[in-house]
Amino acid sequence: MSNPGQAGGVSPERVRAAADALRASCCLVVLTGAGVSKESGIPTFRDALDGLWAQYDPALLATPRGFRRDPRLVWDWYQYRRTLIAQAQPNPGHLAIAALERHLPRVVVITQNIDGLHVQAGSSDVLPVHGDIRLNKCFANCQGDPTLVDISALEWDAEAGPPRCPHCGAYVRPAVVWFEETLPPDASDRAFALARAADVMLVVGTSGVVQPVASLPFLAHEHGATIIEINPSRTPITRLADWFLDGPAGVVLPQVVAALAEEGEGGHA
Ligand code: BV8
Repeated sequence: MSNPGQAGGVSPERVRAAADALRASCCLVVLTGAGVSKESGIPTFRDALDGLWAQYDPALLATPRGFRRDPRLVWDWYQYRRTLIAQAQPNPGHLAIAALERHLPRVVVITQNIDGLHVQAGSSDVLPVHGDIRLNKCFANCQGDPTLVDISALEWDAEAGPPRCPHCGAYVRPAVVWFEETLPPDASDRAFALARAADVMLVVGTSGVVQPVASLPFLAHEHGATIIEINPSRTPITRLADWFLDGPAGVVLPQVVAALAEEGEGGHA
């Protein structure tokens, strides 16, 4: 049963109810998407095509086919996103998620984001299921999957596109999971095991579209987990949510953590 958001923000009663649900958790899984990084100035995945990239289809850029077709275009798109991410700091939403660990026995963050901001914010157990934009690997994975490559040690003509693998000469690519690529088996196995074991899943800032991650809230729900969703907009996950808090992560999450802390000190029975 979801509780449609109140007009103009989330009511204190519903913030407290979500905090109560979190307080009861023994194994909280926080599932995040691009929306949690929006208030850090990083466009969400689909927004990522603002301006310079408006004319390209992201699903074509973030695929092996797209890279093979135009390695320089795809490489430059990631270089552009890397500059945005390098300037970004964790926002109050990331910091609130990290603060949950001070109030709850077990918190694991499964993130679709490749920006590393949850770790920077202080979350201690983060599973970046779609990889890390700051890392690069050989397109051929010539030394095993993944064959990471430190491009800071390489010299190449940036005008000619991506650098070449020092081992085999294949192109270097971002160490992220593209569409039509399977998630790393260990990451995928852990994510599904966590979703099955969670007694509460907090879903923040994801459109719930991209598989297989989008199935995790449904799996958690099937296994009896309480689902809390924070998003300014409704998503396919909202109908599952026991609590839907319709607002930006950077505003709502600090309110929930404050309520959690307050109740923890006996503020509200
Ligand atoms: C796989 C890394 C098996 C790269 C990403 C047909 C052919 C081939 C494949 C498929 C197909 N049909 C379906 C598939 C499967 C495909 C898929 O799901 N496609 C979708 C488009 C239907 N999935 C895959 O390919 C996956 N692999 O299935 O392997 C396989 C193998 C071969 C062939 C077939 C299947 C791999 C998927 C991983 C792709 N990599 N990222 C990169 O980032 O460059 S996906 C990328 O997009 C993100 O990581 C994320 O997962 C996704 C974007 O989703 P969100 O994070 O939710 O972001 P979005 O912009 O959508 O939404 C933002 C949300 O935030 C909104 O709800 C908004 O309201 C909210 N918001 C905004 N502001 C705020 C906010 N919330 C809170 N606070 C705010 N302030």
